[in-house]
Amino acid sequence: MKKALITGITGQDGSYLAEFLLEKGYKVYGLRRRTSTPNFENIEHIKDEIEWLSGDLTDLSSLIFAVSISQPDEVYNLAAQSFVETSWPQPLFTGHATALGVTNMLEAVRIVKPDARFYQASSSEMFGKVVEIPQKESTPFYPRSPYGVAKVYGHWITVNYRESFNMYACSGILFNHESPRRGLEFVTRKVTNAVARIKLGLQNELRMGNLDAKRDWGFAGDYVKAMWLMLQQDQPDDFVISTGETHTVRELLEVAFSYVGLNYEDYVVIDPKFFRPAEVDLLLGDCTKAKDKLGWQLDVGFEDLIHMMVDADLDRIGKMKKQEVTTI
Ligand code: NDP
Ligand code: GDR
Repeated sequence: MKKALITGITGQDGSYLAEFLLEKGYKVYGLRRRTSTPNFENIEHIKDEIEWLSGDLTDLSSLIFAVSISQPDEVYNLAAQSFVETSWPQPLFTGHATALGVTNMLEAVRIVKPDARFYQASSSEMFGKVVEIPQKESTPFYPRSPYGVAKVYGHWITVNYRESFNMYACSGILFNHESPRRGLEFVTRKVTNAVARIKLGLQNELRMGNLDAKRDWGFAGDYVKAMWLMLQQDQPDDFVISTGETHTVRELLEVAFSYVGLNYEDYVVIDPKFFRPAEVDLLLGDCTKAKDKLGWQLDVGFEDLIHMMVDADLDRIGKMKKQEVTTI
């Protein structure tokens, strides 16, 4: 039975990856930091199938302990301060967790289990103010936020450990991927949650930032398969994972609102609060290498993804509303 250690297992990607690996027969260890209230929402349904370990990316001792206990064949380093907007008010924490946290995890693997295969969750945010369209593995980086800068460090330290210590370490440069388990502050989920609340009469406006930003949005369930494929190759390498399509935030609004028969222009209010100090205007990935070498492909397209998320929010909020009515 293969063993995998996942950091960031309570997040969106961690929960899909844990499901995927359990289905493949892996023993899954999940690193979880202590929180004042439980945050198992994404992982509740498989919580008892996971071996839980306590740790934090900023605490090397806890990572050494986690690798010693789990003796993993594969390590998926998904934990990070992952919200771009928060990286301006919290640049140092973002640097500690999202940048140096990667070195901590690599050190724990190098010291305790150097033959474990290592996946680093890198990001299209590294391309930032893009110097080439579409972006591929060889495109130079130009990050535009403390988060993007931290991810560039995480990417290069992963490559460096591969080249310095001959470790099987891969960096997956993933473009935006979403799902009903996406955090509520990210733009897709913010929109689908608001659409459901407006449709159910619980909200009547939605305050948004830059509607012209363009993103290459895919489904998280498809993207975790690529992470696993990267660790099954003969040689470690870095791969871009994307859909090869880009859409504006405005198109996202149109798709989500029109799905429930509403016009977004009747509800959306532009609020300067949601504009960023430096924006990433356009992301569009070229994942030819992943398709050719990994045989990776995606199943869910942009419109189906947004419809799936609206449906899930309608269902969840509808049930909560019903419960409230019954309780009253
Ligand atoms: P989430 O924000 O949903 O999950 C982040 C996870 O990291 C959570 O489990 C969180 O724990 C954990 N975490 C945060 N800080 C620490 C820390 N200091 N120590 C231990 N755990 C910590 O992110 P996603 O699932 O969306 O993304 C997974 C990874 O992929 C991240 O590294 C992200 O930056 C990267 N990425 C994501 C993309 C996307 O579009 N989703 C695209 C490209 C890269 P808690 O539950 O306690 O908060
Ligand atoms: P991003 O995702 O920054 O690309 O990072 P996010 O969904 O937060 O923003 C996407 C784009 O939408 C614009 N936008 C708004 N964004 C938010 N959150 N809220 C708004 O009201 C709003 N209005 C417009 C933003 O300006 C931006 O251009 C995500 C994260 O998952 C990272 O961890 C990951 O690395 C990258 O994707 C790839």
